[in-house]
Amino acid sequence: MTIWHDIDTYAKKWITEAGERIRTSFKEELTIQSKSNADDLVTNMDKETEQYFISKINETFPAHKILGEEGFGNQLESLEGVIWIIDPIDGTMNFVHQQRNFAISVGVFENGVGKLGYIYDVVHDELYHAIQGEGAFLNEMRIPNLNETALTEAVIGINATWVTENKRINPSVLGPLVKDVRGTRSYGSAALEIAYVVTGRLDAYITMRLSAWDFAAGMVLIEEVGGKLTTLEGNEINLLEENSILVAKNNIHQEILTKYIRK
Ligand code: 2AM
Ligand code: CA
Repeated sequence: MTIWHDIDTYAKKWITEAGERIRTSFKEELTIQSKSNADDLVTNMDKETEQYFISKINETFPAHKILGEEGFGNQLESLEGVIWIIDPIDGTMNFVHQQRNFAISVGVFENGVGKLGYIYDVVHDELYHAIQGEGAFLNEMRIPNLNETALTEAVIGINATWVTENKRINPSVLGPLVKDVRGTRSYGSAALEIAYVVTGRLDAYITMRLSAWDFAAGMVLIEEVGGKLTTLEGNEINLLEENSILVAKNNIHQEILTKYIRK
């Protein structure tokens, strides 16, 4: 039997330690490289943080597998077993440009089912965390269940990319939604934006292309507050592929699907 409370204790300890290392790194010079394109950044801290988690997990839980953004984990072909899904720094561009608005994101899944979720806002020392079936917390404070909000009073997280010419969605799909809601925000860290939906600071967050490490922790958290996370078409997420994401409180999730996506 998997002992989730023991794993939770280790996960929190490692995330806190990794956060401390990242805060300390602000005083040192960063090495910055580009990945898929000039704006897709990676730093020595992204790599070092992922390697730190991997060495701790391998040492403590050798049977567990790891899916990490920077590729130091395992090459996964299935979701069998216990899998740690890790983004060492979600919002690297913010980390480099702003030294804020980024997070460590760690989700632990068993046979494809989300068990533990952690989104750590390193600069604010705020840890959003959840154990499946036991509720979601911000540090030690229980996060209440999400209530309904009228779409006209909703504040949604969306990047302007998706309502201008882009490769993934016709701007005429989400343009009317942006017009109808009370306001839009874009923070540049998918994990934090999902954490903001979990805490009700945003009523929804929409994006077109994320990998499992960007939202795995968020999936566990949103479940615990009664919200919904699917693809933009309302389909189930595939953790082994890139997905579009619609995460929202229930009534807003439903309304966005029926009024703007499936109309
Ligand atoms: P990252 O910083 O870990 O790469 C930026 O809008 C948000 O989307 C960040 O959370 C960023 O994660 C994520 N993201 C994931 N894949 C992306 C991509 N191909 N292009 C831009 N942002 C991406
Ligand atoms: Ca990252």
